[in-house]
Amino acid sequence: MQFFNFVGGRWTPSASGRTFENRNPADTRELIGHFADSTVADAEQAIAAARGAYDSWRLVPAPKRAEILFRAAQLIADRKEAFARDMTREMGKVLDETRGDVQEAIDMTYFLAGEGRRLHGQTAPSELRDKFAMSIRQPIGVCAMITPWNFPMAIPSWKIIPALVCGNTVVLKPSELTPLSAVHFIKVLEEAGVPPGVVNMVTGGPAVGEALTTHADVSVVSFTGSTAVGRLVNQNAAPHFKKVHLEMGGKNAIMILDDANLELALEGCLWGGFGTTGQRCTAASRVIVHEKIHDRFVEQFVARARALRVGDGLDPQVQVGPSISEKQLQKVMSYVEIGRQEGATVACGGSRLTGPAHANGFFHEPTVFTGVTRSMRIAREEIFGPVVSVVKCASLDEAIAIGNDVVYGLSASIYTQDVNRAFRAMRDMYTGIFYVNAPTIGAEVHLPFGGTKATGNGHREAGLAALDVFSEWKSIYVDFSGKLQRAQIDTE
Ligand code: UN1
Repeated sequence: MQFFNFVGGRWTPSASGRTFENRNPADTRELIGHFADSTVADAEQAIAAARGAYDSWRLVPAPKRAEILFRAAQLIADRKEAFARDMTREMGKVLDETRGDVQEAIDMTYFLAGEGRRLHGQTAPSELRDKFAMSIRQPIGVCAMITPWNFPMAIPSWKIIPALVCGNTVVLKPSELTPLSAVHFIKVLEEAGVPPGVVNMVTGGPAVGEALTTHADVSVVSFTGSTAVGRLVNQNAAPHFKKVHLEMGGKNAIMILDDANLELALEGCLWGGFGTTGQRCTAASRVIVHEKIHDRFVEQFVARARALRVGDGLDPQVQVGPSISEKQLQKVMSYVEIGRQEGATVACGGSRLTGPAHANGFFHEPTVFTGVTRSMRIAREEIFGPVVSVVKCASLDEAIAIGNDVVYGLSASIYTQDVNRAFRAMRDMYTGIFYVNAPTIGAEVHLPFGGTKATGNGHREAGLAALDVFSEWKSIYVDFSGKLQRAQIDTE
């Protein structure tokens, strides 16, 4: 099956005529489809289409823009099951989770379409007589979006929907590993009535990304992916002073104190660490456990991790799917080796799965490292796979110090029954997201999503904060006194 770019309201092949293959990571014998391997020229055409559509789209009343988006949300809801199945085939995560991914796109679309009747600004009194003061949100122009493979529909929705409701136009470059879910999402927007040129999609590799991040007609770049690529995006965008939103890596910690409900903590660590095969930027890849309960925790955590069923995400018995690619699996394996060499103990897992059920995919055993110290690379670097490092601590203060001692700051959590300790951790963990008695994954669409330090650059997506990425404030003063009034001077 052949899939195309979407440019100016038409599904078109790349000018190069080239395509790339998308295959099922659980069984690479299954071809999902051929997608356009686009060039700089394709990206430029998409940017021109978006630029051309901007002047009329920005003038469509926001509630009317939102009506189209409400229709889109309904269409996604109608097709949820089919979209989820296709997503499992191209991305690998289990069906329950791909249903959740599609649901997150539905939720985000409904939530932000609701902003069509708000997009609130402020009114304020003026310091002068007969003068009115207010601020309004204004669209910015063409927004380029570069999205990852781990949330193939949710993350495009986090970016596209707020951009559209604010009145911008869009060029999306989805990950080469999960373009089908992006095609589904874009088709829904087309069917819902988004006018030609308002949303465009160009599939392909780094050449497309570079064109989108350097082109003079792109005003906003929103990127989710690795910290290394995020840095490049930022550098590419800097000469034109583009507004850049970056959402990058994480090394998220669950802290378990000695008074924790151990059963709850175990369930949370299993879901936070091995859900989505550890391939969430919010994944709980570190567990910091109080020494008093450490051994009991480890014993049970290891037993449960060992019992997880790994396989094809379409099989309802399976709990953990494959890594997304051979390259990603190799990265996981190299970190397992690094952990061993650093002197940590492989308490369970540690190997690629190669038996008959796993031979054609990128499967790895759920792996727990114990005896990990905070200076080890497996405690500091993002692995993005089914690998959890357990670090021992002696107190809440030490847990927080270890928790914060990484370059990232996306998500963290604490398990404790003590409200005082929970509030201290809430205050002192320097992350963008924090949970009490829940794992580090599971953000909801109506609160800001993002992180501190090397995770982000100060912006947030989701919640109303998403509007700040895709709109610009304009302050407006209306003087109806009929005379010149000088602010700060005519004070009588
Ligand atoms: C991501 O991993 O890039 O909070 C996004 C969560 C999900 C989103 C994760 N709602 O885990």
